[in-house]
Amino acid sequence: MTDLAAAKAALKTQAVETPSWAYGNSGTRFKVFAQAGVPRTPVEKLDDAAQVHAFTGVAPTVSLHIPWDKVEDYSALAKHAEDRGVRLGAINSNTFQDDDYKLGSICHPEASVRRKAVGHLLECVDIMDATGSADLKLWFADGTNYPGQDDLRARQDRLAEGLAEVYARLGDGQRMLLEYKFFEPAFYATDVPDWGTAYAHCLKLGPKAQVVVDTGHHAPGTNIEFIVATLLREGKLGGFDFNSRFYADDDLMVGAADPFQLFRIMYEVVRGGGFTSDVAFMLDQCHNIEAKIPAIIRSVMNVQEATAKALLVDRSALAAAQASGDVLEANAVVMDAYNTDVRPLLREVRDEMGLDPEPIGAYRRSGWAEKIVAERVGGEQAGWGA
Ligand code: AOS
Ligand code: ZN
Ligand code: ZN
Repeated sequence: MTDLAAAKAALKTQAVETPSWAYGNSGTRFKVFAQAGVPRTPVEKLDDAAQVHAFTGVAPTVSLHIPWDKVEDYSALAKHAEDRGVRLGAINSNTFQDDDYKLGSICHPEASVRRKAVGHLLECVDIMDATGSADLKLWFADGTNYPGQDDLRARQDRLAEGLAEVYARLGDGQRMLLEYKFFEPAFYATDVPDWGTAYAHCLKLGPKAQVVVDTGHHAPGTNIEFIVATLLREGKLGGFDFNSRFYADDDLMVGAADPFQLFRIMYEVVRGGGFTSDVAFMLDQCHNIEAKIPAIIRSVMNVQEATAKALLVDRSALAAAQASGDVLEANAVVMDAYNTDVRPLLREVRDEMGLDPEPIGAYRRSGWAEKIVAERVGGEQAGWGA
């Protein structure tokens, strides 16, 4: 039997962090299709993120990306966020867009380049001190394109040395979240390619280092929920970069490509107690051809729907079926939850939170889209790399 009241209570506490870069222009290496009304500054990104939280009620924090969101006064930016009803979240480093990083950053063969990369990471921790952010999110594009290009082991030693220096800088209540990715932009070997590598480094670093699972960063067919269950069990699941993919790291709306996989992931989170711990549920998406704010609202709703279904799994019936080896019954219990239409439940939750039960319709009627197109004329539009 599932407890609907408990599920609704849990859904009201959910928090999905939206990424500043999702509000800006983005595209592929073939073309960036600029959109009217796109934010031109980090302040305007926060204004848009505040809309997502206002209509969903569960998107209270916004990830920043340095240098894309570089400002003179981070405390003032944090104050602007709070004035808009949101808070600054994770600080994302960027060691992948500087010419010096052609052969890597923290893993680079030259000590001077590694020094520059570590310096940037330390600057990100300084920014965390100013914004009050708890999480430093690290994704390294570091890798090699050809066998023999560099020494795979030496690169791991360099990575460990650089991470250890940054780890030592972390203050109380601050964490380092290490994100892995199996390929791109490196094509032969990526220095943090999989959960095992990230986990091994985090284990050596200590309790403030945890792993980020980006749902678009696995080879096709990977059982991501197994990785989630294992990292949670080891106390090393720091959070997610949610998105969805059909082929590679497509950064599409989470849940759009494979809602069943998102449900299975959220079930392992709920089952493993990750829903009430300090696991960060972050989006990491790019909305290249669709309107950005409603796409992010839809993404938040997709996470809510997967979570609601996961909360509805009849855990006692499932345990009984598993214990008795009743394969079909155990699978049926899980599929019953997945096949439940949870939209009425979520409409009730939103209504009880004082929100419009249909966030996207409410956003569309709000006039915000028209307002920003009219006002945000001129000036450099923000986007990936700006
Ligand atoms: C790159 O593929 C990673 O997913 C990054 O986490 C993300 O794209 C962005 O660069 C934030 O740093
Ligand atoms: Zn990511
Ligand atoms: Zn990615």
